[in-house]
Amino acid sequence: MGYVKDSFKAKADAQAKEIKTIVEQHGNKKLDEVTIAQVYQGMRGIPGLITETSLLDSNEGIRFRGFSIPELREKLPKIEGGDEPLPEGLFYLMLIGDIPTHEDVDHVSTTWARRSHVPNHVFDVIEALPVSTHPMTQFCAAALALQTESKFAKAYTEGISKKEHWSYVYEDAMTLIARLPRIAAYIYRRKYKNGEHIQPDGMLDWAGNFAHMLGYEEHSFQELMRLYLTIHADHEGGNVSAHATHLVGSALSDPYLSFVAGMTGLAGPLHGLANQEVVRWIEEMCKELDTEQPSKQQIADYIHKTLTEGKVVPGYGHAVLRKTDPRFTAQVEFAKRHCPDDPMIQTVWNIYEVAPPILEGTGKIKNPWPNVDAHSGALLKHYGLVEEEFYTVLFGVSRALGVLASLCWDRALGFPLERPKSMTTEWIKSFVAKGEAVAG
Ligand code: CMX
Repeated sequence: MGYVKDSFKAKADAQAKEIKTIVEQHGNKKLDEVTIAQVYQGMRGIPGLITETSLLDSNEGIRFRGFSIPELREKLPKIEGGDEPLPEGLFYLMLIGDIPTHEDVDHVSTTWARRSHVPNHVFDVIEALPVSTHPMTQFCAAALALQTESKFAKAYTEGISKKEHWSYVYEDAMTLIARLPRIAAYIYRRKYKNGEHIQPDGMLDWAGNFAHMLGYEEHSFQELMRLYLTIHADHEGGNVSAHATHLVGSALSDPYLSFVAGMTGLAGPLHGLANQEVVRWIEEMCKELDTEQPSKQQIADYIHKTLTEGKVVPGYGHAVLRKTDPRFTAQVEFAKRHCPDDPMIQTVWNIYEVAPPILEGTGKIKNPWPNVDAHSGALLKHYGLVEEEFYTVLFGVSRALGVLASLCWDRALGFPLERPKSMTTEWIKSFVAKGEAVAG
């Protein structure tokens, strides 16, 4: 067993003991009350999940094991001559709970490089789909095809004790993360670069190698990938991709099946697909106005038009956040350093000035501020990665780090099958009429 796996097990055992005590001593304490409105409105704010890897504060934004994004950019190991954190380091942090050393990050990086070989049948599955298939569909199909490799599924069929689940889930998580960049790059080169594939470079880090396989060798693009794959990794447990992975994993579906559940959720326009939608929205605006850089007044008018048509302004709003997403801010800082004069990036910044008061003015949008997706596409376009249909796949590769680290924790802590209570409207009506709680 590698030392990272040993450290994880030691941390998880200690945590499991603490949880046992918490439940024994405080198990009956109430965290909150649940209102009928919350039940009808997407369960907003109902505390009902434990996710150890990160915690979201509505005003501050995400913290990974207590560290904010600016802190991570400062403290996580970087490549020599680089400024951005290595996603391997964030994975280690989410898994173990401590900031890794360079050696820890090297260990994770080497493990993933060693496991990155993708079996041929996965490429056959991708090739069986029409090239026109959306990249997220290709990505989900390929990740599902990789399930033939699941050590957890095999061991479970052969018969293992519940105490051993975590170990096989850990192995599957590491292998799946190791292989996703190759799969994603294959889909990209197949769909947009005439199937001219680029072999991995085992000397590069996980994100650097991904950029290389996509066909982008520029140092600052590799840096962007390191930042991108770090900041998109996790956003506590209730978002659709994290929750879906956790939910399906709770049925002891293996990490491949569970991850694909998360990815099919990420592919929705209110979640990860918003990064594609943002770029389309900006491009449609520019096309309609016949300009490369619309004025602030033109942007304001276009936002009003979007709202009048009953559509959402993509990249704005959030179910939990109530301030500018620090993941947006991190990208602004990157763009200021590397490409401040890019017209689309300037448009993104102008939208940021114009959109919040208009959205706030509707009186119904709870968060008028930009989320992570408002900026990412413009940065990718700047470096020539112009195929916005592919953007959610990049998000998915990153999100694997968070949801799979969490899945390791779920099994190491022995969390049970998730099964909340549902009701019918008839039940709610009779509850209201009786004016009394009915036991679930
Ligand atoms: N543009 C227009 N209307 C918006 C809006 C936006 N950006 N954000 C919220 N609203 C609307 C909602 O659709 C809802 O309208 P109805 O009452 O008519 O149904 C109303 O405002 C209240 O919604 P809310 O409580 O503020 O937001 P929700 O928690 O319901 O939804 C989110 C959150 C992200 C789905 C929503 O803000 C949205 O659709 N944003 C645009 C899509 C987007 O950027 N998604 C990416 C989120 C980040 C990620 O997961 O990647």
